[in-house]
Amino acid sequence: CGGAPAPALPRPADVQGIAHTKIFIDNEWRTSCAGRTFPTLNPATGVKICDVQEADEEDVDKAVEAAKAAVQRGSPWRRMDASSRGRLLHKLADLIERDRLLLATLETLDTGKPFLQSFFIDMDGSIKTLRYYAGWTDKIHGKSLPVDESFMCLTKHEPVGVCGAIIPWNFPLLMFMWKIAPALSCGNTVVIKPAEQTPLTALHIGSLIKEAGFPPGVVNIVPGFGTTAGAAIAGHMGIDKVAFTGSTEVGQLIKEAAAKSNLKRVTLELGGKNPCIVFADCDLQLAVEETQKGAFYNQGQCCTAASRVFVEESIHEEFVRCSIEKAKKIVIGDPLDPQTSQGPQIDRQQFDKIMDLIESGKKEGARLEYGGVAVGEKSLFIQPTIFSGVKDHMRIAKEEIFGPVQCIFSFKTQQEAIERANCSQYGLVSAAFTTSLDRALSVSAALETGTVWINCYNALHAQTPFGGYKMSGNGRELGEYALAEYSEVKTVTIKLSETM
Ligand code: TXE
Repeated sequence: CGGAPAPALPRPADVQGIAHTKIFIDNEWRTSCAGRTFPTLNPATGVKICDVQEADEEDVDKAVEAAKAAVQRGSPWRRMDASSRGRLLHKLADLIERDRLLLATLETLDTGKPFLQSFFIDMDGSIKTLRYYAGWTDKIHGKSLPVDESFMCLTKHEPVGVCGAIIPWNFPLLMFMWKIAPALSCGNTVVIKPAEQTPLTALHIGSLIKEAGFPPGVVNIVPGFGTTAGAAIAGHMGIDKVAFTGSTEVGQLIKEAAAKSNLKRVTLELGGKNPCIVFADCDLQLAVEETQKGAFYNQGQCCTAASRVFVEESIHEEFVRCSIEKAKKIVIGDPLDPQTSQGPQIDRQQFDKIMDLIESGKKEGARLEYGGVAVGEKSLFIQPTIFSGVKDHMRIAKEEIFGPVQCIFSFKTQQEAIERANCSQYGLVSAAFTTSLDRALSVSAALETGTVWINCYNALHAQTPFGGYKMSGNGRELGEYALAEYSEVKTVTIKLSETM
């Protein structure tokens, strides 16, 4: 009784036809050189949304030409004041805020992720990333260095040049911003390939880049497939750096192609098999909630998915029981419906991979506590699935599942939990749940991952670096650290005629 009424939740936009389906080069919309298109499907229904122009090697060449011209010395982009670059990034963020409903709806249609998650999480993260890097543009600077003898020595940070980017389908708009925002902040130009499953929000952003007033060629968008357009970016002689998010296998191909072409700089954000350690002294409800959010968020299609949950023996039974109760509350359904908390997997290939891993878990002797089946026939929906009694040698304990599957293990000692958590080719993120500060600090020091979350999960911020140890990748995205990945450092040494 009393109190202000809750604000009305946003509703999806009424999308009648898709406005932008072509290749975006030099601030213009182009058809594919080979005259090919490919369909993009709605994973919730299997129905085609539209056909998109398919970029191939020749289109990538044209995009690189435009990006190269735009970053030449003397070009409008190169001559632009750093503060004006920042204003353009802010303008792009303003336009995304204006078109937020449409963009969130397109994202949901193309990926199947629940609309409210697209609206609040993907859009918010995209806008914040742009604004964070907008603030950096006129704060990127070198140092003056106290060298021996009579020299004046300083460093300058310059753009790398043309930056290629290849991104996946799980967070299409957010990954687009993670790539272009630091690249543009440092004064580079970009050729970016969205995933073939999800090109629509990227192409809408093309129209906003033009409207914001970025000079032609600064951002070029080449929708297409990995083995054609993606490979053309990785091996291109005119691209100076490539940033990739996707599978570890393709990450290895990208690095190889970079090495064999022009040794372009490479940053990779790859898979994970992320451990959570739940100690008996934790806040149990919090641990259940956060680890489950970590396992099931975005249908489990996250490189950060909490896919190995180690629970101390004395609370293991209760943890499993509470996790099952919580999973029962997940609402699977039409991702445009605001009640829905879980949508479909992205495509048949991913669906089959997940179902195969679930079967392997059953066969290898893990205890299926909940779910483990598809929802409906021929659809791409999978029930949230919980296994307990998982052993380290099982496939579900070692392979990235990339689906809504939570694997629960039991442990006896802290030392044992840390060793098992670190026993993986991956090292992206990890988490620990404990009320002991001392334990939190020693465990976070021992875990071999790029990020450690204590009493939280998926707590990602534009200000903090993100990236992996081991085969989870190279380099860091976000935060000040990402600027180094998009800058060349030049040392200027001046001989002085007299010592001051
Ligand atoms: O990834 P790919 P897929 C993991 C996850 C998933 C598995 C396969 O385990 O089940 O990878 O997914 C482009 N040269 N992740 O097949 O193929 C491709 O067009 C250049 C983790 O979708 O790596 C797309 O744009 N590019 C991940 C991008 O790479 C190539 C997110 C990612 O696709 C290429 C997605 C090639 N030879 C999947 N082949 C994360 N880290 O978040 C493909 N691509």
